[in-house]
Amino acid sequence: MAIPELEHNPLVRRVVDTFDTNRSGEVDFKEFIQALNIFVKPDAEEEKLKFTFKIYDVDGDDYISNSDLFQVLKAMVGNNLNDTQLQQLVDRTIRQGDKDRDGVLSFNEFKLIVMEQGIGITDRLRVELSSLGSPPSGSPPAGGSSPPPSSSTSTSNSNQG
Ligand SMILES: [Ca+2]
Ligand SMILES: [Ca+2]
Repeated sequence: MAIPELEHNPLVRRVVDTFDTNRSGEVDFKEFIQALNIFVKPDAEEEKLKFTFKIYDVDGDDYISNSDLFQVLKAMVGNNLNDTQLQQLVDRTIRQGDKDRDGVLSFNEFKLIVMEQGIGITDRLRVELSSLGSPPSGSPPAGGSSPPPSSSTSTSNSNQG
């Protein structure tokens, strides 16, 4: 896999690090398949959440700290927000999710955020960002090509004779 645009994306770097379970510095085929498995299993919501959690937990201490979240969001938004705006967003997100007030997000707290919102944290943050006004210019389109759910429509033929 050599996609130059992605190689330079620090967020992709985070994902690769998360895939790289044996910390070899690169994702081998087995690790890649293991990670993909998480996303194709229909009943792996918990595992998907854990995976997302690990992406945000930059230093790997099993908690999403203020600086963890800052680093990942920084990677996500690039220069679309200045550090002050970004820090405000991070503070707000942590404050809202930090149920036990220890200043960091545990996995359970992270899970609650996702469950309460009914959407992934990335979707939520996208909403947060758009609510800040000033839409980023020249930002790449958000990934994810999931077709809208198609409801089965019954076709009725009426012949006029
Ligand atoms: Ca951490
Ligand atoms: Ca907490």
